[in-house]
Formats: sequence, C-alpha cells, structure tokens
Amino acid sequence: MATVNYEVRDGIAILTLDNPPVNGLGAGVRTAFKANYEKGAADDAVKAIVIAGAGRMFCAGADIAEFGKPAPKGTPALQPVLDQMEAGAKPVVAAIHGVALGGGAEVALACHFRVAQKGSRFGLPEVTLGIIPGAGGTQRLPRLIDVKEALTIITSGRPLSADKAKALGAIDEVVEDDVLDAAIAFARKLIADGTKPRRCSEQTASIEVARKNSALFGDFRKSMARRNRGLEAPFAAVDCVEVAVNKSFEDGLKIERETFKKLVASDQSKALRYAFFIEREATKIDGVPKDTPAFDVEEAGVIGCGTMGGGIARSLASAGIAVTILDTDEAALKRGMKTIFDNYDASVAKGRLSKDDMEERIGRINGTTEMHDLEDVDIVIEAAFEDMAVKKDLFGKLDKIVQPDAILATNTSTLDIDEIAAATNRPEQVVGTHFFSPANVMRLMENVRGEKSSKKTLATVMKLSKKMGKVGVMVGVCFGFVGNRMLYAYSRQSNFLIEEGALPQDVDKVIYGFGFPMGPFAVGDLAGLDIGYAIRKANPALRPEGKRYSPIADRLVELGRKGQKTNAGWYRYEEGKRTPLPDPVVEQTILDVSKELGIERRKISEEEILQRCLYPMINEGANILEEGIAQRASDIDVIWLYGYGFPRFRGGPMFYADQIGLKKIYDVMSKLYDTHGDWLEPAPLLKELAGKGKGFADYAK
Ligand code: HSC
Repeated sequence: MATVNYEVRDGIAILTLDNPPVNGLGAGVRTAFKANYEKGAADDAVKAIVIAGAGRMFCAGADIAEFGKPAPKGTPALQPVLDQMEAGAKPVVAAIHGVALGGGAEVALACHFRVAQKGSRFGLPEVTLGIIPGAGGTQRLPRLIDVKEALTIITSGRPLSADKAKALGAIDEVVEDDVLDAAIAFARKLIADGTKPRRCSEQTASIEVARKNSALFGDFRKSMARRNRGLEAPFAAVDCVEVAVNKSFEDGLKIERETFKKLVASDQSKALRYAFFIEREATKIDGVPKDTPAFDVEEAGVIGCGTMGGGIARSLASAGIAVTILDTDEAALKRGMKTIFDNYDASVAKGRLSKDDMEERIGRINGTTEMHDLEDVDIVIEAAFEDMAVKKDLFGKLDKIVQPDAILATNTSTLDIDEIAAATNRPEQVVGTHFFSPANVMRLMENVRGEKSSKKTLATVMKLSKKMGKVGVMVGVCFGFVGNRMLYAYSRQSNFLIEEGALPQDVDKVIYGFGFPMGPFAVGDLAGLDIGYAIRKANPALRPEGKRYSPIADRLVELGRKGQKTNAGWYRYEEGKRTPLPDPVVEQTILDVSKELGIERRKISEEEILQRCLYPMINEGANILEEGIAQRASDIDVIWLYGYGFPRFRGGPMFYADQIGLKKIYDVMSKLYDTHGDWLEPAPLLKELAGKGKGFADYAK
C-alpha cells in the first residue's frame, strides 16, 4: 500500500516513502507524509527528521497517472505539505538513493539538507511531460544554486549525477556507503552542533547575483529557442524562475502553482504524458509474459561494416557488449573500422565521451573477415546488402557456424523475415531487429516477430533493446513493417503535392512548422536520394502497375543529384554547408514532370499540405492496426516518436488523429479519395471507428 513509514531512532524520526515501484507521491503518500511529518514535529523526543525512500530509489516524483483527475477528497496537495516541512523548526535531512526526480527532487529541496548516495541522480524532468515543477522547484532551486544552472536543469529536464549536483551546491554530501546511515549521522551532527534549518526559500545570494545581470533571461531564452521549438513548458519554466529572482518566495509559489495548473490541462502535456506511458506499454507483448526467460546478451556479432553495421556495433559496445563485426571484404572492413574509430574520436572531441570510455568501447569491438569468428556469440545482427538471395545464403551459413542457442537477427527494412528464417534450421531463433540511422543515435528498435520466432527469442531482443538504451517495439511481418510502410504513404503524397503545384520548400516548411525536425525533402537529401531510388527499383510493391507513381525523385537521381553528399538533391547545398537552398534546376524538373503528366499546377494551401502528408500516413496506420502488424495504436506512436522525429508534444500520429477526431480524418480521406483516387482509399478500420465515434485508443483486437 502507498504509504510513508515512520520510525524513531535515538531522537531522529525517519520517514520512508514506500510506494513501489518508484515511490510516486500519490494521494496516499501525501496524506501519510503530512501526518507523519506532523507526528515527528510534535514529538519533543524527536530532534531532527530524515526523509528516505524504500526500495530502488528515493522518489520519482508525482504520480503522473493522477494528473488531470480530481484528487480524492481531503488529500493534501504536495506544495503546502513541503512548505510546512521547510518552515518547521527541526532540521530535516533528505537521504537520496537511486533517483530524486520531479516532486521527489522538490521534497529534497524542501528539506534543509541533502545527502546523496554516489551514483544517484537528481533532476526536474517535468518539462518532458509538458509541465513545470509544481511543488516549489522553480522557486527553491534558483535560490540554492547559480540561477543559470537552475535554468538549465529545469528547462532541459535532464537529471544530474549526485557529484555534479554537489558541485553546484544542490547536494550537501555524497557518500559511498549506506545513505540512510549517512543521513542519520549528518542529522546527529546538526543536533550536536546546534545547526539551525537552512531553508532554500530564505537563501538570497544567487538571486542577488542574477538581479544584477539584466541580460540573463533574454539571453537564456534566445539560447534555448531552437531546441525547444513549439514547446510551451520550458518557456513557462523560465518565466517562473524570473519571478523567483524578482519577486517574493510566496508570490513565486503562487505563480508557479497557477502555471502548473494551466500546463497540466494543456494538449501538449496530455500528449507528452501519453508518450511517457506508451513507451513502457510497448514492452508488454501479446503471448510473451513478463516472466518469459530471456538471456542476457554479452557477445554479439554484426555482419556488414557499413554505416548501419558500424552504428549498431557502437551501440552494442556502449552497452558493454563485446562485438565482432564481420565484413568479408577486407577493404570494406578496414574502411568501416576506421569510420567507427573516427566517430569515436569525434565524440571525444565534442566532449560527449571521455577518452577512457572511448578506449573501453573500442576495446570491445573486433573486426574480422572470417565467419568462424562468430561461432560463440549470443546473437548475430545482420546488416548486409538488402537482397533476399544474399541474406538467405548468409543465414544458411550462419546457422551452421554459430552456436545452436544463438539468435540470428536481421536489420532488413523491407524483406520477409519468415523467408529468411526458412533458410535456417532454427527459425524460432530468427527475428528482425530494425535499427534506424544513425544507429548509435536513434533510439528506436523495431523488432520484428517472425511466424516462428519463439517467446524466448522475442523476450531476449526486447531485453537487448533495453540494455542498449533503445526503445524496442515488437511488430509483425509485412513490407516496410510499421514505420516505413507509413513513411511510404507520407512521402508518396508529398511527391504528388509537388507534381500538383507545391515546391519541396513549401512542403518542408509546413512539416517543420508542425514540429518535425525536417520536412520529407530535406530528410531525403540527408539520407541520400540514391537509397530510396535503389529501394524503389528493387521493390515492385512500391510502384504497382496502374497506380499513380511520381517520377521526380528518380529523375533527380538520374541527374546525379543524390542529396547532401553531392551538394545537390531536392535542394542545392554550398560546399561544406548543410542549409538547403531552393534550386531552379529542381523547380524546372518538377514543372516539366507536371506538364508531361498533364497536371495543371494549382495553389496548394498549407492546410492541404499538412492533411495530404499526415492523414494518408494515419490511414495506413489504421490498416496496420487492423492487420495486427502493430499490437496497439500506441506502439505505432512510439515508432514514429523515436524513429522518425514525429513531434513528441503531439503524441504520435495515432494520438494526433484521436485528438482531431477520426470522423474528420475519415471525411478528409474520403474527399481526397474522390479527387485523387487509388492510394487514398479510407481504411476500413478508420471508417468503422469514425462511424462509432471512437478513437484508435479504443481499439483492441
Ligand atoms: C512531478 O513530479 C511534478 C512535480 O513537480 C509535483 C507537482 C505537484 C502538483 C502541484 C499542483 C499545483 N508516476 O520507467 P520504469 C511507472 S511530474 C507514475 O519502467 P525504470 C512506469 O510507468 C513527475 N508512474 O522504471 C512503470 O509502470 P509499469 C516527474 C510512474 O527503473 C513503472 O513505474 N518525474 C512514474 O526504468 C516503472 O517505471 C518523472 O518524470 C511516475 N512519476 O526507471 C520521472 N515513474 O511497470 C518519471 C515511473 O506499469 N520516471 N512510473 O509500466 C522515470 O523517469 C523512470 O520511471 C525512473 C525509473 C527513472 C524513475
């Protein structure tokens, strides 16, 4: 049961938050916290109080699932409970282990002193949920530490290590040993020394410094603008910190509370909270119970030392896994290994990785041209050439060489996993692990379950995703799986739009404005137009007979325009720069194609661009859902958030569709279908749900 345990040890009351799994500050905890704090405060035998957390951590903050729902009658809000504790006469010490996040960090800030275990983390991640700290965090932290550092912590949402927090002054002591014992010892010393409570709300040094720096907030807002494009909460947080600097603590708390309430009711916060939960929901796979035995991957083989293979190898090595990377072509192996090392050097030069860490990781990666060197690995991840005959041959050979318990995984983005599995005698140990480029950066792993993949295989690759710090989503077999299948629907329409009257920059502007990091044409140039070209040539499914097909992209490639790498694609690029510049050559190619196809170009509105790009993608999502390729609509959203840069504050395509209402999506799709035909036929599931007034979230197969 959610509670706070109370115990007195030799004049020190210990309040232990006890609400597994993360000691969330739900209604029950707040009620017990208040009661037990008051008990300790009223007991003359108690001279100091320690606040600790049971289990794995101190506290991960408010119970996010409670947001947007009325609190049970009579339960106290967190902020007044913390104000009461801070104002109290007896010193209170926080004993932090694991994490103190959000409301958990605010509990710690309302304590008078903070002791933390080495390795624990302290932070205010509220902005990642579309809200701001609502229990005094925006007012206490800037009074405790340098205001600019406080702004960075609050607006980035990134937790700090205990050591870093101590260096900034947010933590008083970091200990290697048991943190509760250390906090009790700390409290004893306070009692012995007669040290009075040190309240954050009464500190003035840092805000006085900030008051003298008239450019501080303006400069900070400018510096964060690009990174936080489209987001409300980080800017609201800056406003609250500015209030902390310029107004009284009480006024600040009031403004913080009002801001929190406004934000928690916003569409952005709803979408971001949804995004938090669906990532965890995606780990629950039909037919694969949580207790399914899965093995821990310690050694992996990677086949193919190109961009993808190299990125996968780096991700594995970063997770502490020994990697043998195979490329049968000696020169390709050398080139690939050099790229891996160069990329590591670049990470060190940018300060993203220490030299020691780099050396440790490099030490885990071995290159080979001999398949026999893969004999003992736990998993092989194949990232070779995208050709069924090549893959079947490879899997047949691997099956004979690699130890019998090992999993054979393929990074294919288009091919049928079941056909690849059939080339082996262990189809139950064959699975898809579809990474996204650059694989060492992008967090999505679209794991593909074959018809015969065993539960253990599926559980193991999901466990591996987690170990690699990736977000694994399990999907079924179909052409393009979930992400790319929807992507084709999206890029197809963006190509038709430019045939009909828009230009690449018009489409990209709308998509960027919606919140994607780039529009489809700029992405194409980044990825390389020759890649899509090769996929289209190799896959008749992408240009079926009798269906509309835009030849513009192919024409550009045939003109030698392969994207950024040739300084020319959908845009032109100045040497060494990445800014896309509209190019008259491209415009002429587009106009020529429109003319050849007999299309009379027209003015296309921004609304039409957005709907034409997004609604067909959502429509394809409906088909994917009905076919059971994705287990739930929210899995599709996870894929788009982590693999394709769909703006997180919009929740993902399926959530976005539910917010708009499926009836509207269906009506627009029907109209588009009437006008443009073929590719735009409304999905039966979309029609059905729209007719019933339901959303994708209501759909369960
Ligand atoms: C907040 O604190 C607002 C405050 O400012 C207070 C505001 C007061 C209001 C004032 C009004 C005026 N809530 O991630 P895992 C679940 S906002 C509910 O797999 P790990 C999670 O869904 C909060 N549930 O574990 C999962 O459930 P499942 C700010 C939460 O070890 C299970 O716990 N805090 C939850 O990989 C295990 O989670 C944050 O944003 C929560 N707060 O990672 C921290 N946290 O098993 C969010 C977790 O049913 N949490 N759950 O799927 C995390 O970052 C990670 O969970 C940890 C643990 C790093 C804590």
